[in-house]
Amino acid sequence: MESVYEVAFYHEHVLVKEPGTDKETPWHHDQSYYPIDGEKVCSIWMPVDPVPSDTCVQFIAGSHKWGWFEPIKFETERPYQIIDKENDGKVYQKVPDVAANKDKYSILHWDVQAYLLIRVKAEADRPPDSPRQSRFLTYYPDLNTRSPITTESR
Ligand SMILES: O=C(O)CCC(=O)C(=O)O
Repeated sequence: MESVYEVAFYHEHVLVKEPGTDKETPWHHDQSYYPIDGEKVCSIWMPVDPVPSDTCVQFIAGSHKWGWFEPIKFETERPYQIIDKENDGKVYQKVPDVAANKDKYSILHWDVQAYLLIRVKAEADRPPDSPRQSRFLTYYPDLNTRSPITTESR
């Protein structure tokens, strides 16, 4: 494993799901939504409320090797337009329909998770009447990594 000597803290965000939030976070990877790129960009996800571990975020084992996925707006499920200023030729696939084919994937979850942004994940089966706040801390090791910009399509 390669060592990393400098790590930059990129940001923190808090996600609040109130009781009655019935829209699930769809399968996606975070990498396509971030203006930073690289194999070692990672986040730590942790619930702030006490929640059963089977309602924590779930990940697909090995999906960090699947490449890049089209970013979509979760609310409408419409794709964002990608402005690739660096023109680095990334190919953005549609995320496979994991929800309909769960038996085909090895799905993992823990109650606190450190993960690469390129790994595919989604919200696990949270009952819509149970609140859940979660916190993400994101770090990246290479200060020169930049990624295409996404804007919402009309
Ligand atoms: O339900 C969650 O906490 C996961 C949300 C998520 O995957 C995201 O906001 O990128």
